[in-house]
Amino acid sequence: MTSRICPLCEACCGLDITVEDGHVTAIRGDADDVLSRGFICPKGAALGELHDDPDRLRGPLIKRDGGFVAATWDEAFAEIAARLPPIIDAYGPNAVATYAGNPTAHKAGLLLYGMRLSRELRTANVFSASTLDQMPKQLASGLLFGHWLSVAVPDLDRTELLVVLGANPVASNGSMWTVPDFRGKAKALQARGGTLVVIDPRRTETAALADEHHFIRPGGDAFLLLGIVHTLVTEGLVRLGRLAPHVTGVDAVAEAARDFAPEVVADRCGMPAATIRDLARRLATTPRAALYARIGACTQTYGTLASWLVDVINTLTGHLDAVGGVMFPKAAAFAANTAGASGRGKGVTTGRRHSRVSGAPEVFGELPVTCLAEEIETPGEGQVRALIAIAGNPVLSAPNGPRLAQALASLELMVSFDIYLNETSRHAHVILPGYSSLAEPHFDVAFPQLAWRNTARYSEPLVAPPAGHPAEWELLVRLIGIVRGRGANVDVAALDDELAADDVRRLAGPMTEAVLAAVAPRRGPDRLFDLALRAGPYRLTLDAVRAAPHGLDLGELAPRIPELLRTPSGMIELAPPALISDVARARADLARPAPPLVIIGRRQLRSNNSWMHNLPTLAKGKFRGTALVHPDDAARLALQDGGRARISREGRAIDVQVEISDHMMPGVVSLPHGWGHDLAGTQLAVASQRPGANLNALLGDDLRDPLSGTAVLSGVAIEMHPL
Ligand SMILES: Nc1nc2c(c(=O)[nH]1)N[C@H]1C(S)=C(S)[C@@H](COP(=O)(O)OP(=O)(O)OC[C@H]3O[C@@H](n4cnc5c(=O)[nH]c(N)nc54)[C@H](O)[C@@H]3O)O[C@H]1N2
Ligand SMILES: Nc1nc2c(c(=O)[nH]1)N[C@H]1C(S)=C(S)[C@@H](COP(=O)(O)OP(=O)(O)OC[C@H]3O[C@@H](n4cnc5c(=O)[nH]c(N)nc54)[C@H](O)[C@@H]3O)O[C@H]1N2
Ligand code: SF4
Ligand SMILES: [Mo]
Repeated sequence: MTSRICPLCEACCGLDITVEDGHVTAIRGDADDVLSRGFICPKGAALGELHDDPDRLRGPLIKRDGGFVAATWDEAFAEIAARLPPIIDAYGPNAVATYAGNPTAHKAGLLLYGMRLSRELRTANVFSASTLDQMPKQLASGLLFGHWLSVAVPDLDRTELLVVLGANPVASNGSMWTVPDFRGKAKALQARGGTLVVIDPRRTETAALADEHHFIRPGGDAFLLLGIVHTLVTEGLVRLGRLAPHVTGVDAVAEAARDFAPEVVADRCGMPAATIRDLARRLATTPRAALYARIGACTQTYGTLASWLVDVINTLTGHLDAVGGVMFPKAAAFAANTAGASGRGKGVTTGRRHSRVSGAPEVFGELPVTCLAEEIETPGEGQVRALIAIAGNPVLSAPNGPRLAQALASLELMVSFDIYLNETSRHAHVILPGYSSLAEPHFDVAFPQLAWRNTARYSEPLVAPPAGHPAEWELLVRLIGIVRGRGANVDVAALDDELAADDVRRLAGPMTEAVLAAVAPRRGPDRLFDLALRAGPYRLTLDAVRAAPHGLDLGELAPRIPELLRTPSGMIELAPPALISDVARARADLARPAPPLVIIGRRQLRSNNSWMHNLPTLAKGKFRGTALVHPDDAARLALQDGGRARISREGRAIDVQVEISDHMMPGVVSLPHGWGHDLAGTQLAVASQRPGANLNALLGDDLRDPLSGTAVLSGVAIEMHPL
């Protein structure tokens, strides 16, 4: 039995896994894990099935005459070396795009070396699932606090009031907030007399646990939050507390909220004015309270505005950076907010370049993924002709997936780093699969920066890698070798030494040799972990972390302002000009009537976006990819429970199974994303038996939050008819 960090979701649970003869025979939560303390969910319990899934690719595939054939690693890289450099030579670096999917954030080899690959390509066309997800939160946090990953998370163990907006952590296990066993922690909050409030257009699993649930009209969040700010200001409830000397822009925020009295915004957000006032008063007067919002508040027209207002409210009520409020983790490694001079920095900027076709601004080095299809389709200088896709399935996960699929099919070269032949990788010319995650070491680069408690953990590989199968980071280094013009057979170890030395030189200058000697003979990600731990705020080493098989506990969250700030002013810049001016867009939209029917998404415990539907234990049981419809809407539209219906929007349509549910807000339909496994040319024997409908075949790629470039995936008007 060995302790392993689960690589599947942001909860990052420590699991006890028993392996016999190369197969997993038992998995349970590791009760001694310093972060997760025994929690496990059904997906973690299915890691053994993932390890053994016969459809999981065991070696590279090359496309020949429209079909895939098994290849050797040398053949796969020879193919790439023959095809990629001529594209760059002929059309320039922007002709090659990269797309990084969600698992990239969970696998350090993919994350660290994938980012490196994008830099080496020197392409402007860098895309990721972030613009289908959390970019609004990162942009708002960056503008306020000076770095993209300075995100405040609820101090759940010590709060008395938690308000959850547009998140369902009981199903998702938390996001932009690493909080294994949310349910247990929420029950403990209630047991000590505290209150959990959920605001969501669906009465979710989290709402079922809550003391209070309020429906909100999809996309109404910015209006609700402006109504709360208005109440705080006009009722004299603003209380900055300890942070007062560190905050600028309070007056500008108050002025921006002036037209948004609760009585004015009530219809727009579908909530009674009295409820909005009551929420504002309780957030202000509860000594320890936290407001937390997630994807429902991000993937909408006002994603950045809403994400910003959450931190504005936490600040105005004195709960930012306060015990029992929202606080900033202090990660042991890789956190920019523990690096460099403390208290002041460069801050963040956007729009250093723009997308070629739509002119969308770059944010955090990326362009919106909703621009990818048009960048491939539109001829001219800078047209994307090749794509390197890393652990992503945008044909299902990005809006207007069918258009993207068509665009991918037109590429001169597509390379997929993926473990399945699925809806996206089927378009690749070469697929490069990693091996089972159980054969890899694990270290979380990003999530300790978002965690409910400070810890440092590392997992040793549990099984030996298959003979001759390189690690994913080695595949990426080999690709970097091709990009650097060194051909298909670069010495991976030597190039990795060069890359590490480059990185260290930038930070350590004349100390480079000494720093590298200290971490020798480590290589690959392990070397980068060791370097980052040594440079981190606890001055740890990889050996010290490895010596603690259940992790090192670095303590509960503690106040970090002003030390954490990296803004140019050295202050919390509460009123960034871009956000203040975006309030005008909301003001102009205040009176927009609710469309009769809109669609939103949902997550399910047994899914992981688009890709775990091929595991029998997760796929079995009642079909869960249903469209939830309120009884009144069902009656009005003549829909039957269990019947089929067509949902359409702007000439696109999908057919779904209806489930009538009074958990829905009237006028709102909920359908999970990540389904639609009925496309030709995939190898997903289990998933294709019950494919479900692809929500993203319905949604358009024309709707974005203009500030962050994040797609609007929620609150989109639809029509629905029985079939
Ligand atoms: N309508 C709608 N659309 C959404 C959302 C929504 O709420 N509504 N949510 C959005 C969000 S939050 C996200 S993060 C995106 C996700 O968008 P994507 O990241 O594009 O999609 P995933 O389904 O996570 O795809 C993960 C891919 O990684 C592969 N994979 C899994 N493990 C590994 C591995 O170890 N190595 C490699 N190389 N590949 C691996 C899988 O086979 C799969 O192809 O979807 C977004 N799409
Ligand atoms: N089991 C499981 N866990 C997952 C994933 C998964 O696919 N399955 N995906 C992972 C990923 S990539 C992410 S990003 C996280 C996301 O984690 P969460 O943000 O917790 O995601 P959801 O469970 O989709 O919860 C979003 C909620 O927003 C509500 N909502 C929709 N539109 C609106 C709106 O306009 N306003 C408000 N206030 N609410 C709205 C929805 O009804 C839903 O309950 O989950 C991660 N964890
Ligand atoms: S909650 Fe997430 S990290 Fe924990 S076991 Fe489940 S999938 Fe793995
Ligand atoms: Mo996500």
